[in-house]
Amino acid sequence: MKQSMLYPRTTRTRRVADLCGMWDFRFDPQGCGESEGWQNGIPDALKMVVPASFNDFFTDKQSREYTGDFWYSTKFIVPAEWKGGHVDLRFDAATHRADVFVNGRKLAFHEGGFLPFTVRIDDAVKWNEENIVSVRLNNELSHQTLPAGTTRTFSDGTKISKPYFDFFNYAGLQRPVRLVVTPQEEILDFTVNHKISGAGAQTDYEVETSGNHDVHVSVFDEDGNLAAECDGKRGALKIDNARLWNVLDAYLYTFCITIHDGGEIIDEYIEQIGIRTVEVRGTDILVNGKSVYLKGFGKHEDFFVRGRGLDLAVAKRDFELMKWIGANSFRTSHYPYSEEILQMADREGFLVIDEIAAVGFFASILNFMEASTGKTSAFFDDEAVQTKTKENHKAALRELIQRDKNHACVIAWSLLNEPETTNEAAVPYFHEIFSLAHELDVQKRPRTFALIMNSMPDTCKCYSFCDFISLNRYYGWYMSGGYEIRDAKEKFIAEMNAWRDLKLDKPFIFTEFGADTAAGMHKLPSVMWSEEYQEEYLKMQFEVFDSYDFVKGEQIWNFADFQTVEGIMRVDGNKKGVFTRDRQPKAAAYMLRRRWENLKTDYKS
Ligand code: GCB
Repeated sequence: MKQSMLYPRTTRTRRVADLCGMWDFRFDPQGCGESEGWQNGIPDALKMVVPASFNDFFTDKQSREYTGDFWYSTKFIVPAEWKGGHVDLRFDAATHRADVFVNGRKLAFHEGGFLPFTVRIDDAVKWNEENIVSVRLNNELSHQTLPAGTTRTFSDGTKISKPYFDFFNYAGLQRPVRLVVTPQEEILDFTVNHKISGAGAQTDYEVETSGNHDVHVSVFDEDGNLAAECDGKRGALKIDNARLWNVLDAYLYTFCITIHDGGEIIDEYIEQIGIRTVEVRGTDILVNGKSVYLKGFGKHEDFFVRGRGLDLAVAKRDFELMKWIGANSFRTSHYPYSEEILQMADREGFLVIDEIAAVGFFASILNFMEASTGKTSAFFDDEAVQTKTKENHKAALRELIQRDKNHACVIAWSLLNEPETTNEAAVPYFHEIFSLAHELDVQKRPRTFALIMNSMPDTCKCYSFCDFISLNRYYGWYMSGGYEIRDAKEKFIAEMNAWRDLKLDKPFIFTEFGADTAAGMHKLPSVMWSEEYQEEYLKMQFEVFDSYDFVKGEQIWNFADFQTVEGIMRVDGNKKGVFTRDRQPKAAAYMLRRRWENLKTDYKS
């Protein structure tokens, strides 16, 4: 049976119990946990916070950098009053792979650290008694994992992660874990697709259930008035004078789905849905038929102490800062973000480019820099990449689209970040991934991937798969920085002219451009890393963006400073933030605010 990806919600027929809090925790460097019976309880366990990354709690380096197997476990009671229903354990994320044991029995394995999965525990559960869930996680990286990297082993057997990506390899139970109780006959999934005609809207829907009883869908407006209803597992909901979901002007209808037997409600699920359309036409990205210019950021889920652990307070602050600065969009670089963040984006009217964790598909630890030198790595020539990696990529894509397809905020899928596209071997791989996204998404949202510096008009073999082109460009930083910025501008213009001459008739977005900046470092005249240089660098970028009509968006790298591996290129992390890691503005924030306040959403339409 299809695994439900519905966000856990309590309704008249469903119950949700939160399992977050302090869990038992232990590293398992020898991989002996299972043979020693840790699935029944972890001996000599530490206590660990869920949700959080485990890394930054530790004061010793070996623990913070730990790579290999590690275990979490907790106890919970399942009340007998839930008997007769299904009981699922829902992990919103387990990074990067997990085996789940309940009462000692191995019930599931999940690969991929940024998407949810559920484990049906009906047959393993003890009613009205204590149950134990143990999870063996693993955070090793390879060419088959999303994200990709390698794992090195020191002479004493200790392992260390070597990411091919520029963010710290945080791991653990980084998002909530919950018990979800559903009735025997349940709603498994639903999908919406919207059409607008005049003042009216039509939402075509499909509901999947585990049985054959009747389905009913009602739609309520924000005042609680019934706006539309329909019977059946498939149908069309028609709303006259519909309030559309718009950029920074969100409106959410409440969709109430029921399975019923006459007057008896068997199952009920409720979700808030924004009605809008998205399409690419010529060089425009259209939301509700109107051209939009994206202003915003590439971001990270990253904060002090809890690493990549879900923190609603930080997420809330981020939205307030994005509104303050005049942004209207962001990319979930470089992995799918928590569902709660997409819910906030739905509520605030933000446009989201939803990215999957296919990052590091360029076999180099400093690929972000080396790509500007023309280096190549033959990543897609690897047989295992063409088989296992692709399988993992497809599985993650299925999960991503199933999880996020109904969010109004999600206007595009980013299917890879900075892969190596200069080699023919990438082409069939891209073909399969891009076709699958199209096939799975009923709304047929635009697809893209972020092009690394060496994916140029004359070298990139894969840009034609994109519905809009996303460029990550660092002219004036990794290439011709500082006093040489004038050369950077010339090179940048030369590249843009080459794209223009291809006459692709597609929109272009800058999904990355930025300069590392040490907050509080001032220098007259500017030098690289000073706040003055960040502003000069941005000014140059904007002059280029503004001179090409087909450039339809700018998302700066990065919203905030964030943690990376240590190394000669990073000073306690990446400092390209417009805000510091504790979410305070650098000087460039005020400059951006002035620019974006004056750039209307329909700029260049
Ligand atoms: C990139 C990567 C991003 C890095 C950034 C940088 O191209 O996509 O993950 O953090 O460059 O700052 O180097």
